[in-house]
Amino acid sequence: MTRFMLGILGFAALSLAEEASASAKNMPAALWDQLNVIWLALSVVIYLIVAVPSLIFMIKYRYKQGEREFGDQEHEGHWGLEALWTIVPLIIVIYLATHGFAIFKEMRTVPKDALEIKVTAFMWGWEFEYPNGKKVYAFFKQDKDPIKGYTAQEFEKPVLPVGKPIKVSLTSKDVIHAFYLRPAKVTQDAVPGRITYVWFQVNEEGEYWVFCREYCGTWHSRMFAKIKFVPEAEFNQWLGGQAELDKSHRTSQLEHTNIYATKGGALQ
Ligand SMILES: [Cu+2]
Repeated sequence: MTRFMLGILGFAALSLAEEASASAKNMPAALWDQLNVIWLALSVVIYLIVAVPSLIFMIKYRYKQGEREFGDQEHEGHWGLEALWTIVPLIIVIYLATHGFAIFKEMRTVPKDALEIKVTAFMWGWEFEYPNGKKVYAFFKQDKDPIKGYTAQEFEKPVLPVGKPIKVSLTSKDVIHAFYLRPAKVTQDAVPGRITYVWFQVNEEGEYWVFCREYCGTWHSRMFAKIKFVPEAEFNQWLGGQAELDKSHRTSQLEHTNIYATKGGALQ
């Protein structure tokens, strides 16, 4: 029995460690993972403390004919035990609440050296605007095959530096959308008429999807962008360079929005 329980615990710990290492360095993913490991470990331990004795007592004190049929014992309370099972859970709950709050604060406090970009969500795509005014539009164009899926072209990919905190100031042109970046484990609503924010840091180079995580209409399922995370020097070079295709792409985005407007939202 004990070996079995230890096996389950070991397995849980291993899979947790694996999950945590995948995003260990990214922020705020690392904070979420930390919370997840602590809460899960505590839940498993508490569950075992309750479930194992219950099972043992169920078997040990089950009804047997002629044995303790009318109850043969009077139990006095045990002050030490009462105090123990009141104080220990109290400490655990206080710890979880304060630790959770500290992590929440860290997630909502943007580091001072963060690079700030503006992201405007629209039906159905994303506009990324950099401090120097450079813009990147990422959206699913009609000429793209919806069955084969979406392949982002280079000029449609917003570029960001790795290993640097990024602050995204978010808003929306039409309805409520939500910005979700998988490796950083962040989601934030984009609300029309309001500016919300989210910060994150991705430490591994690569291309990562941004999805809309708030159902927003017909093409919600195709509302994504592909962010390219590159070393800072490469990012600066990209930011300074003029992307020839930006303009044509922007026209295309306006057409896209107009088509949507003239068809009264019935884009198929
Ligand atoms: Cu959306």
